[in-house]
This record gives sequence, structure tokens and C-alpha cells, in this order.
Amino acid sequence: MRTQVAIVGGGPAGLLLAQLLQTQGIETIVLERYERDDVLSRIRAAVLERGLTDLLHEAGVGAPLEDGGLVHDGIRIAGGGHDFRIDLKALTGSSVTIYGQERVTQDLYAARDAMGLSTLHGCAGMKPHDIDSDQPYLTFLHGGQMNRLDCDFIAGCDGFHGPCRKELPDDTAQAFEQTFPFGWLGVTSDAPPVVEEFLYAGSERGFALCSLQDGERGRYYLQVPLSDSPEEWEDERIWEELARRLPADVANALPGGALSGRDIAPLRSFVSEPMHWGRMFLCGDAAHIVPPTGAKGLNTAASDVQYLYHALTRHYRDGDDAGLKAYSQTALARTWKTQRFSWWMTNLLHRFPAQTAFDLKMQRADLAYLAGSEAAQTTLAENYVGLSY
Ligand code: RFL
Ligand code: PHB
Repeated sequence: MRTQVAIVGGGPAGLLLAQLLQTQGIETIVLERYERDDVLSRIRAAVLERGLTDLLHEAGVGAPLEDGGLVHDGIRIAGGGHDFRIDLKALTGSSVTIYGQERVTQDLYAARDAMGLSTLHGCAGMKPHDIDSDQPYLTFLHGGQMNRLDCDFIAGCDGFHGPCRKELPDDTAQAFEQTFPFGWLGVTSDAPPVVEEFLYAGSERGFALCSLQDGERGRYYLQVPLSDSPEEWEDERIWEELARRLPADVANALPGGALSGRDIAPLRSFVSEPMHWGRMFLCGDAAHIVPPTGAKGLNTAASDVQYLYHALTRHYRDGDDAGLKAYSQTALARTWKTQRFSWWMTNLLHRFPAQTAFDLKMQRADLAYLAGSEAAQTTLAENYVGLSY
């Protein structure tokens, strides 16, 4: 088998890159480890920045988003005795679009299918070879056989646990990491959402988030110790804890009832540098992870995809490799800004086990400043709706 760009990973980054390259007549094959239903079962709301919605339109998959996406002009923040709305639209002129990540992925798969393009699911033992030569290739097991895919370039869109990042030489790759001493317990309720806009609450008992899934069902998150298991959190206990952490108007409106999709996700900040070696380029979670507080993971994957898409287009169309050479530096420059924002918002709203009395005072002062300063709110809003590419 041979293709121009071999894409490892059929998550949102890999599929979006494939679809965009296709618009320029650049050939791709997407290799995914899991079956499609497994990929689509990863339920996460997506707060889509304008840059990502523009890319989805450019990739030809914008129509479902127009029908199903919810435009949010603001978010609510409660904590430290303050409770206020950040008017994203008034402060920045932009909004965000709420649309499930699994729906983004589903739309991209549907578009790829409609074009008859090749996606191989169930690829095991993926291994990139000769990435620092002009003839890189991948080997993997599929359909009970060992396969080889030759290509011009490899795009490593294989998420945090994927094999591509590990191929960077040890003396070249550098990882920067901070793990947080807690996770997010996430659940979906069958009842309609209790809020119209997202509510981020930093209470004395820890963080809570009221979100929504598809506009029809409420989705909720609670900061919990990493030692907890989802089974320890029965429905009733979750509703009670949410009520304790949320402002009274929302706490009183919580619907109760059955909760599903129970999961605890650890929070982590991580960046691996560089994002490029030889003929392999990393995109999205394969190169960096943010804690979900700022809703930046998918959006940062999308900005990487945009840079790589333009760089590959210049290579094939104009024979110009300047974009490819600058890719790592360009993508990392934006990534570090999103890291800063996600880290800051996580620190602002969570309780840390080792927090000193001074740390708590600083957190409260940060919230008080944000509550009362249009300049501070504009900074948050500018980052939340998305920095320019
Ligand atoms: P993904 O989605 O992990 O996809 C990688 C794909 O690669 C496949 N793969 C392999 N394929 C072939 N061979 C191998 N050996 C492979 N190993 C792995 C995987 O099966 C998978 O299909 O990475 P990608 O495409 O970079 O996309 C990144 C986003 O998924 C991620 O950043 C976001 O989900 C983060 N995130 C959020 N981002 C937002 O922008 N807005 C949000 O509101 C938001 N909410 C969240 C989130 C992440 C969360 N967790 C999981 C901590 C909420 C939560 C709770
Ligand atoms: C979600 O609903 O999954 C969600 C919403 C907002 C965030 C993070 C996650 O900041």
C-alpha cells in the first residue's frame, strides 16, 4: 500500500486533517486502532472555537453543525462569594458553538465514507519506520495480516497513548508535565439541562461544572480525589454533592434521577517538544494534553491540524517546505498559550489538597479581580472563544 499522507488515528484530529487534505487533492489513508463504534462512544461536549467551526466548514462538514450546534454567548462563573456572567460576545465579538465531540467525529466519518476514502479500523501493533528518511512507512496488523503502508509523510494523530510520539529520538524529545491531584467525575442526566450556558463553580468543597449534552440532556462534572472510583458515586450522592457546590438557584433546580456515562478522568497538563521529526508530524493529544477546565483540547488539536494542512498544501502545490519546517515552532507557540489558560482556569476553580491559607487567599483575590474587572474578563473571554491561529 502507498499513500501521500498516512494518518495514524481516526479521532477528530486525524479525520479533520484527512478531510482538509482531500479538498486539496492530497491522498490520505487513516489507520485507527479501534472500531468506529468505540471511537464514537467517547462522549464529551465540545466547546468549538470559531477557528474550528471555520475549518469544519472548509472541510465540507459544516452543515450539520449549523442545524445541531448551539451558539453560546457567555459563561457563568461562581466562587469565592462571587457569581457573574462573562459576556463572551460583548467582550470579544465572538461566541462559541456547543456540539458533541462524537458528533464532530461522526460527521467527519460520514463525509469520508461519502467520498469512498480509505479508513482502516482495528489496526494493531502500529509502528512508524524510517521517519528521518525520505521514505517513511508504517507497519501494522490488520485482517489477520501484517501490512506495510509507504508514504511521503506520517501524521501522528494517535492521541496521548499512541505510538507515534514515542518514535522521536530520546535525546531530542522533551516532555513537560504537570499532573493534578484530582480528577473529574462526569455524568449525563436524562433530564434537560439545568442551565442555558455553562456554569463553572469553584466551591469550598471543590469544583463543579454544569454543562449539557446536545442541548437536551444535562451533563455534570465534579472534582473528585483520584483514589475514588466511579462506582463509589451513586446517583443520589452525585446530586447531593452538586447541590452543595452550586449556587442556590441552580442547586434548587437540579432534577435528580438516573445518571449515565459515569467516568473519572484524571487532569493533566502535558506538552512534548518538538512536534515534528523528519517526515513525521504530531497533532492534537498525541503532542499535548490540557486539563478540560478551559475546554481547549479539541480546539488545540484543530489549530495543529490547520497549521499542518496549510504546510502540506504548500509542499504539494508549490514545492515549498517553509510551513513544514516551521510547523513545530508555530504549533507549540499557540499550544503553550492554551496550556497557560487551561492551567490558570484549573488553578482558579479547584481545591488542592496541599493548598495553604495564603494560596486560598490568592485564589479568592483572583476571583474577586475577575468578578470586578472588565479587563480581566476580556482576557478570559479572548482565550475562551479562542486565540487566533
Ligand atoms: P483522540 O481523540 O484521543 O484520538 C486519537 C485516536 O487515535 C487512536 N489511536 C490509534 N490508532 C491507530 N494505532 C494506534 N496505535 C493508536 N493509538 C491510538 C485512538 O483510538 C483515537 O481514536 O485525540 P485527538 O484526535 O487529538 O483529539 C483530541 C480530543 O479528543 C481531546 O483533546 C478532547 O476530547 C479534550 N476535551 C475537550 N476538548 C475541548 O476542546 N472541549 C471540551 O469541551 C472538552 N471536554 C475533553 C473534554 C477531554 C476530557 N477528558 C477525556 C479528560 C472533557 C473531558 C472529560
Ligand atoms: C463537557 O461538557 O464535556 C465540558 C464542558 C466544558 C468544559 C469541559 C468539558 O470546560
